[in-house]
Amino acid sequence: MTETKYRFVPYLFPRRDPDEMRARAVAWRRELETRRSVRDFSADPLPEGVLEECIRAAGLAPSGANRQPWTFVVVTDPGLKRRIREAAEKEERELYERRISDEWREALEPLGTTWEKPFLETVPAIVVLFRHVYDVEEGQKRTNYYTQESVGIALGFFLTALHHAGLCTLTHTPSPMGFLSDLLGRPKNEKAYVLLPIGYPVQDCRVPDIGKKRLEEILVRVGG
Ligand code: IYR
Repeated sequence: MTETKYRFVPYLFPRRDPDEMRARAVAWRRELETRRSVRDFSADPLPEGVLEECIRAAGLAPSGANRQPWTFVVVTDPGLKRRIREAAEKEERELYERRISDEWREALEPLGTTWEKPFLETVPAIVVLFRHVYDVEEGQKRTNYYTQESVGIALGFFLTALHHAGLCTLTHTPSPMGFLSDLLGRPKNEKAYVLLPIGYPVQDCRVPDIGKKRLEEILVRVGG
């Protein structure tokens, strides 16, 4: 149970010297440079405990009023993975064949994505991240704040934790995702935010040779 009034405790922040800071910043950026979204997963199982540690790391994200408005649902059961694949492909087929706009189709074409999502059955684990639009306490609705931002930050923590630990994922958003609430039995206050297949790339995995914007393109200095 979250306390309503907090005690304030000393924050023992580790101050580092500037050279160490620069070296750590470069090392971290280099590590993130090797992260890629993967769509071709092997069936290799996950080592015990790694996924749970990454979820712990994601749960450390800051959130509006510290409400931590998220649930990470882990799916490893083959039958459930198959049902998720079937339902996701049904929506995705509809999207790709009918609902998608010409502009959107053109934007996706270079990535070579299709409605077919076999990886949802191949991967050892799927995590579905749910956003608590509100919470229910003692039968009463309790408002949450900045839930989109909060869950987005937790997702960012999760993606970096997985990569750092040596796992691959894809931020997959079958559209719409309502079927996940039914299949996974989540309550009405929770909405699926993203679906993450988690595992390892197949041996001959290929990814598109996309680039990232240079610092000069994303950094604007204002003032002195
Ligand atoms: N949800 C679909 C379509 C899709 C949309 C975007 I924006 C992407 O960057 C990639 C895919 C799918 O997952 O295939």
